[in-house]
Amino acid sequence: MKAALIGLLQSGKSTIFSAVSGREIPPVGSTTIQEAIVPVPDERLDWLSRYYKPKKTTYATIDCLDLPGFNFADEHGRAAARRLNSQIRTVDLLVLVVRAFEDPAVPPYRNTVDPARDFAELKTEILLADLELVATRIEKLQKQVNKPTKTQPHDKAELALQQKLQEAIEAEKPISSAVETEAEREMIKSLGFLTLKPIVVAVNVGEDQLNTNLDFGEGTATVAVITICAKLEHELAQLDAGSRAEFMAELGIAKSAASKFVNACYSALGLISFLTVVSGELRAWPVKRGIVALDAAGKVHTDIKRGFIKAETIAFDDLKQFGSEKAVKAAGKTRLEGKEYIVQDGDIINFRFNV
Ligand SMILES: Nc1nc2c(ncn2[C@@H]2O[C@H](COP(=O)(O)OP(=O)(O)OP(=O)(O)O)[C@@H](O)[C@H]2O)c(=O)[nH]1
Ligand SMILES: [Mg+2]
Repeated sequence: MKAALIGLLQSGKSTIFSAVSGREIPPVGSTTIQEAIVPVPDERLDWLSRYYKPKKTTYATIDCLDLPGFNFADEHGRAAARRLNSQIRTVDLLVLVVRAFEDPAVPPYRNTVDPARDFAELKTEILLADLELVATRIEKLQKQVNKPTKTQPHDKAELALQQKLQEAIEAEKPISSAVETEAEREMIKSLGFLTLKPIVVAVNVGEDQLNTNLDFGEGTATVAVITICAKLEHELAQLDAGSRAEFMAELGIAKSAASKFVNACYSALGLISFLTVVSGELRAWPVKRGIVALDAAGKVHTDIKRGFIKAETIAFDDLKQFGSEKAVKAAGKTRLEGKEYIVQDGDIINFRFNV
């Protein structure tokens, strides 16, 4: 699963990228896309690795991209943004990094720091990029539909759909409102419309604004908003675990914003984790919320899916509460689940199978 950090010039994308990935900060003004596999912090795994003492602990990960900053204020910048947009059509999640920090050393986009304005501009540009894609597609299909080819019926149906999408966008409605059936969703899936992707807004605040709640107005109900001080998080990431805990206690923060941020991306992607302990490895498996046990088994190994018998399941919370697998069993909380069982976040599963 891929998440792309996008935003206006110097909003702090690369600093956040570095804080969550442990990489060096890509230079300001860099024109290349950086990519890193980022582990998803999980306190349950931390606890379980103390309990099971496995040889190896494997966290779930997400693939994180750091993009060059958008500059819609000039033509050259707009052309660059167009190229970049075409490269993020395959990602699963957009993270909009919006600057709220004041710093005389960092010149603000359009000369003032104004997170609500920047957010609105980004949203508009994303919508325009989709509108452009729709227009290009319509033009192409219009040429194509009159040819008696094998794809003609499909082309006609897609043209009608694209026209419906165009109307929606022009009426400032989200594309999703115009996609009514599964067949329609399938038809446009490969185009990668940006406004169909889930969005996390990361507001990059100054150290003195840590507790501010910014209001982005209407229409943001479906996105997660998270406040982060990129500079501070980057400094925290440089420390070893001991001094980090000390420093965080001093600042009165329980959980680093970087880990909250990664967790927010994870759930915005619609992912949950189930956990396994197999041959000395404790592992979190990222799966779509709603997955059934049989398909979860297939993630671990195709043989396990093929020979699936039962999923022996313990909820993490039960294990933590009762203190041991034995006590969980004695309390009757160990479950034997079948193929159709909907896997829950934090299920510790031992698949029984036979091949
Ligand atoms: N004071 C302060 N400065 C920050 C913060 N986050 C980033 N900066 C500074 O802002 C500048 C830009 O940061 P980057 O992380 O490179 O921003 P970016 O969005 O990746 O920039 P581009 O890729 O060039 O668009 C750097 O000089 C950072 O040190 C912050 O939270 N507080
Ligand atoms: Mg950058």
